[in-house]
Amino acid sequence: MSRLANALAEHGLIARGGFVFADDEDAPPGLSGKPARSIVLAGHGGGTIWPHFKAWLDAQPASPADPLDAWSKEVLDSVATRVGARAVFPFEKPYWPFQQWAMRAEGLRPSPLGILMHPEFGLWHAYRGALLFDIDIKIQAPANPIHLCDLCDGKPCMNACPAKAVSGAAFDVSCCLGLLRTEDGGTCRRDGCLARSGCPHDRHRYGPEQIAFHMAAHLRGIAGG
Ligand code: B12
Repeated sequence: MSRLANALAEHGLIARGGFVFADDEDAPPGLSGKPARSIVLAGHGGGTIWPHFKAWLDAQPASPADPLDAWSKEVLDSVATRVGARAVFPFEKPYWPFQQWAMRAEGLRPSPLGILMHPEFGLWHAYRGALLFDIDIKIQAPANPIHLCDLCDGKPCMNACPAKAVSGAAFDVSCCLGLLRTEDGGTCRRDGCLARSGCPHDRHRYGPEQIAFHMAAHLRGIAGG
């Protein structure tokens, strides 16, 4: 595991937990082509990838269409080769169930926004890929981490959205995009999602440049920040 942790750290990434698949589970194929035995998620808490990604982007002869996806693929394919795994990505279609995997790997639960709430990073974290292994990699699962939304008074995230896209039931994407595309969505486009920003657990909030980058991607229908 320390070899993996070091390889990820070179890119501002961390291992985000993992688990061994059950014998009767329909696991994605590993490097051998047979169902993988275990999985380790890779991602970031806060904006730790940003300087690495920016340096990579500045060195590209032309900007790829979806640069963060291209960076994730280049970086994690190379890490996978180093540790004898196969990498899969949150943007690949049909979509892999990254949030279900994360709930299992890190014991996280969704916030009212749909984004998973992390006890340390709040809403400011994401997954850039996952590594599939043909062997059992046992990672200690976190012992019932605290779900901060359970302790939150008044749930400010739920009242902060000017498009009223956030309700107890689901996040209304068309409402959100509808406002974002108008003049009234200027604050959200510039300063980021006001509902996400309404969460008081914001010590790991991304920097302004990264926030604007993810909002621009969200507007183009690309998820992931
Ligand atoms: C499609 C998608 C979207 C669509 C949602 C359309 C819809 N309602 O279905 C759009 C483009 C709108 C979107 C937006 C965002 N997304 Co998105 N999205 C995805 C993606 C690529 C696929 C979801 C899916 O269908 N999975 C397949 C099913 C089988 O997997 P699952 O684990 O069972 O699915 C869970 C999710 O679908 C979740 N869910 C359902 N509806 C919605 C809506 C939203 C907004 C979110 C966040 C989750 C969510 O509930 C399911 C049960 O757990 C995932 C990556 C992935 N592969 O999962 C990222 C993912 C869920 N998104 C993520 C993020 C961060 C965002 C944004 C915050 C990014 C941004 N700033 O732009 C925004 C949210 C908007 C905002 N307020 O800022 C992260 C969440 C990480 C976390 N901390 O939990 C993911 C995991 C990507 C990543 N690289 O980490 N997203």
